[in-house]
Amino acid sequence: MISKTMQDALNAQINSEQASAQLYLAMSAHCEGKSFKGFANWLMVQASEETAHAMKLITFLLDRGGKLELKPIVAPPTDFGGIIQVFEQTLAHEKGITSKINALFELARNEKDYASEITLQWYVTEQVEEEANVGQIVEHLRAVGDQGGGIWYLDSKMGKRGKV
Ligand code: OFO
Repeated sequence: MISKTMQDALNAQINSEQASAQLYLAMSAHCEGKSFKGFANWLMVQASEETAHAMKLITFLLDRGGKLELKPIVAPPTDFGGIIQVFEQTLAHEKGITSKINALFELARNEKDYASEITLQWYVTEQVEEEANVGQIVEHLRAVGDQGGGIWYLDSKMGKRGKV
């Protein structure tokens, strides 16, 4: 049986993952509105990945006999500025999620909750990948700038990201 402290912390993280899905969905729509269909696709796939992250934690919580307490999801903004700003905000968001995952991992370790620690290891690794991927997109966007053909080339590359 999972402790109340760990249960509350996991429920909070489930909410953060769902909020990430909402945020990326809003960013995707924002890119779509600017006719950047490739960036919109990448963010849409990312939104579905975030839902999968939430589902994985929900399954774990329930398997441990914990209680799922879903909370309201904060409404994301509707405007995110230019494409570079969209991905700078994505990177900042992922860094914030990494801090939350690290705090959760530390809690599991302090609580000697080995099952949670092992499950959370996957999230620690995933965050390294998330930050690396988004960081690379930001670098490429900064290199080509907001104007000109380069950004459309990147848009077509981002359109190739497949569904999870
Ligand atoms: Fe769930 O990794 Fe992004 O937020």
